Amino acid sequence: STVSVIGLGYIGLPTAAMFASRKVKVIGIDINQHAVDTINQGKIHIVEPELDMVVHAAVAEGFLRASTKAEPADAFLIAVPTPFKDDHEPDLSYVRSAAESIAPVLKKGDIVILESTSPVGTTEQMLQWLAATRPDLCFPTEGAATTDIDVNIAYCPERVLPGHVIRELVENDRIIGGLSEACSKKAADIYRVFVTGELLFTNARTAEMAKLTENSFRDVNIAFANELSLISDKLDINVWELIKLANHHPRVNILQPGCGVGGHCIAVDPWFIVDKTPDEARMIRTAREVNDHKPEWVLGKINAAIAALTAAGREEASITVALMGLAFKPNIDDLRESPAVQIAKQFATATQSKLILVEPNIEIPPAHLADQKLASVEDAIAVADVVVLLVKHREFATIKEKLSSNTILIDAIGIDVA
Ligand code: SAJ
Repeated sequence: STVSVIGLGYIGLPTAAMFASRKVKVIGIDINQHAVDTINQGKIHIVEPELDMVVHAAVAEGFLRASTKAEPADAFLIAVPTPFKDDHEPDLSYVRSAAESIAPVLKKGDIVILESTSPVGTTEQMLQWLAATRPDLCFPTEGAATTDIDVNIAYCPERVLPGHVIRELVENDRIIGGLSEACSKKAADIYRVFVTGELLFTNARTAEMAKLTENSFRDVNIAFANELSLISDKLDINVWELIKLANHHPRVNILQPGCGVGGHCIAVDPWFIVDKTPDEARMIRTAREVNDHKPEWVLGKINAAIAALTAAGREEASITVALMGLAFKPNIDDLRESPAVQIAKQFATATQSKLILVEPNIEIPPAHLADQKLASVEDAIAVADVVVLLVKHREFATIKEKLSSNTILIDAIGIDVA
């Protein structure tokens, strides 16, 4: 049987490659011609450890092929982006166009699985889009007898951690939310090809909510840590020591404060809950606001340091500020939705001081910081008056020992906390 994966990004491409590595014929579909061409050459357009090897082998052995046009297959996995609009309203346009692009090639016995992180109800909505294009097929709507159903539909969220995708795709437990029990069974058969983790069965709505719940849980817990860092700063308490002490309690496990919450999941998914149930999701909304405010707070600390230096007689334009780390989390090169980048951008436009950026995991600055230069750790701390630690990269571990006594250190991440 043939699997088609629609959306060859951070989730779709590794998933396609995993099926292909188990000798299943895979057709990957993406609207991005560059991505399609790159994959067909056996290369990858995204950064993820080990992925290049798996894709290279899959393409070379003829099990994986990419295209911009939908083709017939037996199973369709949709892994397209589900961003939100300015007002935090979910944008399902990619899911809709993915559904409408595969609808014409669907046939009796196929299964369509949505993997994209989605607001509750999206799988049912996807069914409506499919059914509108294919009135000739019977979909698993309420009241339809199992025997009448032509196309199965399920929601099966991915839960892999960027940087560990290849291992987690195989080992993580997987939630299977069919629109009917028969749909779930069929979806499970697909995933059993490479998943060694447990397969957990539920309905589509619960599966959608489970994915949102996992990331909201983490967001709320990080917000708690970030709020503690603001409180501790006001009360002249070292938040890192505080958390370490509190975590010795057998039932307390506080996460780490940082310069904000980045990435394309944790800072997005909770809004899908808030959007559906604004009156009930009070804590989830507040957590988002607390975490989104953290970059502003760090900027305030930097400005206060500059103000202290100018008060002591320094010209603002003569002050050098080094921002250490741009990625959205430690030891990766992913700058997407990074709070550190947000801080750098805002600071660059507002300051007269000189700015130095340090990001050991990339070679050229991102487009919106293109006029900035990247420096090495050593070069930056040799000249900086203010050093701001934004990301806990391993290259920064011993930075404190290297600073001269009159350098001002702003540590947003607790560099010496193990
Ligand atoms: N962060 C903190 N303090 C902490 C932990 C994290 O400030 O104690 C920050 C990070 O620096 C980063 C952000 O939170 O900016 C998110 O990082 P992360 O490592 O918590 O998560 P992601 O976004 O890389 O991946 C998450 C994972 N979800 C959970 O752990 C519940 C992953 O399993 C999901 O598959 C992924 O979201 C996703 O795709 O939804």
